[in-house]
Order: sequence, then structure tokens, then C-alpha cells
Amino acid sequence: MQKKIIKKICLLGDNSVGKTSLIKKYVFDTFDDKYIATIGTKTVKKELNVDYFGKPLNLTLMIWDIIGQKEYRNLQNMSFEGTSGALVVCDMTRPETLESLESYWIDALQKVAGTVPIVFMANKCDLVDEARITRDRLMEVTKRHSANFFMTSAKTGENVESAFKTLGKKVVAGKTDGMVEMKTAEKKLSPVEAMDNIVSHFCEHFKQDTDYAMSVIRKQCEVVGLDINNPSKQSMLQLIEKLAFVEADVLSTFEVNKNRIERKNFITKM
Ligand code: G3D
Ligand code: MG
Repeated sequence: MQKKIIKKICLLGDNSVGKTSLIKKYVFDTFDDKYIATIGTKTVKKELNVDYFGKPLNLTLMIWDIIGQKEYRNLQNMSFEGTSGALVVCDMTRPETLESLESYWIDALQKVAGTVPIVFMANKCDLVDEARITRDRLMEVTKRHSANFFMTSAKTGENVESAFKTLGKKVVAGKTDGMVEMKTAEKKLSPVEAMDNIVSHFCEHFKQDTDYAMSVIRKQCEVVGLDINNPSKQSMLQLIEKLAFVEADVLSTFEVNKNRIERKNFITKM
């Protein structure tokens, strides 16, 4: 049987760079304005076949169209949650939209999703006479992020499929070009490894020193009766709730919930 996996990706970039049009072209193979008005920040699905270490793999991409207005920071952060990769889009007729990827979007994504693979789309390449971003400039910027770029057109369809497919492959491999490490999505964690991830996650995110964070962990393990050497799933879930409670004093509700979700993810990987 063919192996199947589902991955979430998102498209991000300033207003009007063509994110919605690109998704529409890729998923439905059309380009018109009616869809643009109705899709909003919805998610669409697209199945594709990719090669996974020499074996065919059926990959379903859940494609998120991220709202382009920078003021919607919380909505964006929520959308970035759990994303495995991103297409970062600029408009070739507006150089400021490329600057904005570096000064805002990539950073915002990585703060929530970590270092996930990205592929640049320099869109509206059909508007040849109006293009104000050069190939050299694109090379320079994308090199800094160890990423590929494609000059695309949602209007003609040029390179649209290639860009999505390239990201799909990277997402499956679970690595960025700059990283040697292989993070296989399917790797199972032992209970102790899950616990280890929860503890280190807490120590990283709790805004006080690591010693203090560890003392909080020890105390809360005692409270829920968790055995460090043989942690049960139930006790880890209880611990996660206790840690969220402690964090509520120093972090925002958004951060507390985000941490809780990320920690529970370690348990689902068991
Ligand atoms: P967004 O989702 O990033 O905000 P949209 O961008 O997909 O809504 O596109 C913004 C405008 O750019 C739309 O025009 C759309 O038709 C146009 N557009 C998108 N991609 C391309 C492209 O590759 N080539 C050209 N020539 N135009 C493109 P309107 O006029 O509806 O604002
Ligand atoms: Mg849009």
C-alpha cells in the first residue's frame, strides 16, 4: 500500500502579492477574482505524489492562505501553528514586498513554527515590463535563508506547480537546505523521550532561569505522582496542565496555550 501523509503549509506575504491567486491556480487551475473575494483565510487541500527516499508517497497538502495585513498578528500566529513549511510570496513589481518577507514574515513564521523549510515565490513574473526585482537580488536574499526561489505567475501558471511541489518535497524530508539533520515526521517517541521534550520545552519557554524551571518541574512531578524514569501518559498530561497553570503567572494566555499544545504534541508522537 502506498504511504500517505498530510502536511500543513502556508502562503505568506504582503497584501496583493498574489497568495490567493496562486493557491487558486495550483488547486483549481483557474485565475479569477470571484474566488479571491470569497476564500478569505480558508484552507484548501491538494494531493500530490512525491518521491520519499526512492518510494512513492501520497502527500496531502493542507494549504493555508494567511491574511496579509500585518496588524492581524494573532491570527497569523495561530495560522502558523503546526505548519511544516511555507511559500513566501513577493510581487516582482514591488521591491518592498520582498523586503517585507525578510523584515517581517519569515521572522514571524519562525517564531511560531521554528525553522521550517521555505520556498520563495517572486510572483507576477508575467508583468515583464513592470518588474523591479532582479534575479540577482532574489539570489542574494534567498541564499541568506538557504532557500530556493521561483519566478511565478498565477496568471499564466508559470512555475506555480514547481514551487508547490518543491516545498512539498522539502516538507516531507522535514529539513531545510541548510540543515544536515533529518527530522523524520513519523519518528515515534518513547515515554521518556516525550518527557524529555516536555521538560526541555518548559525550560526553554519559562521566562526564568533553568534551575528554577527544573525545580518547578520536580515539584509538579511530585504533585501529579509522575515517575521520571517511567512516566505514564496520564501523568504527563496532568503535568502539562500544571505547567500551564504555573506559566499563566508570567506569560500571556496565547503563549500559555501555544506551549500547552506544543507539549501535548510530544505525547501524540509516542
Ligand atoms: P493576495 O491574496 O496576496 O492579497 P491576490 O493577492 O491573489 O488577491 O491578488 C492581488 C491582485 O494581483 C489581484 O488583482 C490579482 O488578480 C493580481 N495577481 C495575482 N497574481 C498575479 C500574477 O501572477 N500576475 C498578474 N498580472 N496579476 C496577478 P486585482 O486587480 O483583483 O486586485
Ligand atoms: Mg488573499
